[in-house]
Amino acid sequence: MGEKLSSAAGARRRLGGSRRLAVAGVVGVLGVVSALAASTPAGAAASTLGAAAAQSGRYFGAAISASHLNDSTYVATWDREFSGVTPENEMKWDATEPSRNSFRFTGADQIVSHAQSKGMKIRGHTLVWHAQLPDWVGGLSASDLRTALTNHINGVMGHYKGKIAYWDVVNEAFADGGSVGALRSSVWTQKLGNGFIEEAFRAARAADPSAKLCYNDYNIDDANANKTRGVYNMVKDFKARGVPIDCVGLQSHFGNPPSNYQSNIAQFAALGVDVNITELDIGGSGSTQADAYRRVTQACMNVTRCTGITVWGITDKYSWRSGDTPLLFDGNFNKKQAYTSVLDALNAAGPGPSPTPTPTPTVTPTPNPTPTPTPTPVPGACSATMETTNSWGGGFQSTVTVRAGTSAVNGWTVRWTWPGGQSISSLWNGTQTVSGSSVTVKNAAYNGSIPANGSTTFGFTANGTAATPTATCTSP
Ligand code: 9MR
Repeated sequence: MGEKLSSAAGARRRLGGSRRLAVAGVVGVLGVVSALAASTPAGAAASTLGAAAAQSGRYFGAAISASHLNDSTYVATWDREFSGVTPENEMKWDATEPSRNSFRFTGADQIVSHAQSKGMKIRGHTLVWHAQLPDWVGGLSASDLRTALTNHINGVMGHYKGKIAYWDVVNEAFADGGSVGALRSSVWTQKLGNGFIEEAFRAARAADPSAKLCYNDYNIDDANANKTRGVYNMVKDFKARGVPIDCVGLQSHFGNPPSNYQSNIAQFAALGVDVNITELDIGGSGSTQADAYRRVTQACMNVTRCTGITVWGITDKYSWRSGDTPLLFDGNFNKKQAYTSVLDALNAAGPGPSPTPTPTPTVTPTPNPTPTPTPTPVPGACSATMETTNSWGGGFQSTVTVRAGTSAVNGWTVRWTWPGGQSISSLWNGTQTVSGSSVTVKNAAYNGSIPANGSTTFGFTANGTAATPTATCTSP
């Protein structure tokens, strides 16, 4: 959720809307082969959340905060019980790019390297959100904001390339209580229009093709709510048009799951995406809380493509809504009744599924892109090679590799002419000037220096028919 809740009462007020509702549906069972959760002999109940979830090929994760990694009980509980992790705040924009082009990964790296050493599944959270944005982002012009958006996605996803199972590419973009499809007003909608979500997903696929790309939101738990219908329609439209999307994250901060929660998971899964429960926490205590947790877990276990659950923290004492005691471990890391109901529901799902296949790129790859031949290097000079990396109806994405010759280059300029009315919609890792069909791209502040025989790349998405005109490179 965007706004911080100032009190537990506030949290209950905001979360209460998802309590009312209708019916349930049922489906099969399956997921992802989970991390290195301890294996459980056939027929025996597993004794930890991660191992229990692994029996049906799923992961069971927790949001982890780097600020608590000095608490040995916290880390021991994480290691023992969980097979997945979401950094709670450390991958957000204010943490990773506090000033423009100056990326910082200290806290996130700590969490990622620990998780990797334990074979946990890592969820990246989050690339494009209206909250936890540094001030500099709000001051940009529309075209500069578009460049900054792609540059941020490339910078953060590039840093973790190949390490992240699921990325929350866009978080909380839909409005609360509006009409179906209404987006929240934010710097993104105000300057880039509603297409920013699609632009972000396309850029994300290019930045790390091995990660599953998710849309993540709260209050999309009720199958029939306007907000849910809006997200559903967007996912359906993305799938139909080949915009890359692989999963939907139901945050699931609530007091009680809606009675149609399982039908909701199933309706998203039927669109051909994974569903993850991404930030689960349920206020309350005792058997009421345990029962709500059991119903959520069972709903996920009953839908094949519900591939994992993440709780938003380990212990009530560090929860963002700790007054609601919403987690599975109390303030002293004792297992609560809710813990046992989740463990039992995971164990009841039993063995089964095969691994979810790696994401099938939904964009139509351009067959055999014809790269511009690389000119023979001349000392002190540079060359540029353009290739089409994706295309779709009415648009395409290209990568341009800029190579230095036998001497280092300090600053470069690449030029080309569009053959058929193409136009760039978003460009990253460079700055562009357009004059009619002529395009000039100069290096960005951070990639002008290329060592001898080295290279750098910039990229763009464009409107029109994919083309690879000859590009020339000059260096001052
Ligand atoms: O748990 C996070 C808390 O520590 C931060 O102060 C807060 C700032 O906005 O974000 C919390 O995490 C949110 C998550 O990133 C997105 N969904 C709602 C979560 C709870 O507010």
